[in-house]
Amino acid sequence: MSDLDRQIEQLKKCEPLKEAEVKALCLKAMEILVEESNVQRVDAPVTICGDIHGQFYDMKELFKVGGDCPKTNYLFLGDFVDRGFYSVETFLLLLALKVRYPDRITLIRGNHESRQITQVYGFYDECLRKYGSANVWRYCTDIFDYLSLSALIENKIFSVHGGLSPAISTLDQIRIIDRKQEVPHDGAMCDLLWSDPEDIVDGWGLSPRGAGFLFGGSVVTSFNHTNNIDYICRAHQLVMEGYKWMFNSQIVTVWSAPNYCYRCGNVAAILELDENLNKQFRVFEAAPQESRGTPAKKPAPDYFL
Ligand SMILES: [Mn+2]
Repeated sequence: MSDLDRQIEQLKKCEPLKEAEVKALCLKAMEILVEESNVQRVDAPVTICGDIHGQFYDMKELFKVGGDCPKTNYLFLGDFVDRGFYSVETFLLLLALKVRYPDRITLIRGNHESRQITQVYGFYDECLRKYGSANVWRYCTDIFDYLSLSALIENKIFSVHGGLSPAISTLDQIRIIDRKQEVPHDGAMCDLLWSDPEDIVDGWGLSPRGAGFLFGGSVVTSFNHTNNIDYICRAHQLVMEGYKWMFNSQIVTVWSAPNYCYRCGNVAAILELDENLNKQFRVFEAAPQESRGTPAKKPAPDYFL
């Protein structure tokens, strides 16, 4: 058994790797990711997954429902880290699978794959707690800069974490972005990771998130027509039923973190596409309490230290 296969088995048990192993894994991942396009080509069949947010045991439920990689091909739409208790193990397992089976799993960037956001929403603190230094956080956030920004399945389904941008009307405009940087505060790259579709908006609107835009049905119709795509598949927004179509089936949101933040009460979904792009949503619930291993020890709040 190779070192990598052994590390994958270890991560599947939710046991983190040693710091030196993380460093080596990230270096190998960088060599693979740097070659990928900002609009990474993906073949069908493939199973599309939305936000995971460090909910490791719920991601194991996802693999139970969807099948193991590489038997099933996967496209993950970002937001692997923050919020949940196991961002380290979640991201490293997905990254190890990427290095082991580069053509079987595609990982694109979410707005949480960012130095600034992870310092606020949990991943940075988790790395400090589990490793005693910020080194692993630094290796991982350096890799975030290499993650692709979007994917295109069989030239027909455009996949992105957030949504569209007023600065982008063609896929070629996405292809020429220099993505190897921290997520900017505005502009095309930021919008792809932050924007949301919105029923009551005609054209473009301001986003309450403070980054990206709201966009209406006419924007999606125009983008899909210009780029000859059937529909857009995105994540980024909690939907209680796990998935949600909008604008006459021109865009779908897929959400893969059941009982988000361990308290929202939602179900999760993944979208399976067969070789002919026929769709099958698989809905799943959070892992039962008894399969969650030892509950994460809550760190003392800073103000007690
Ligand atoms: Mn998001």
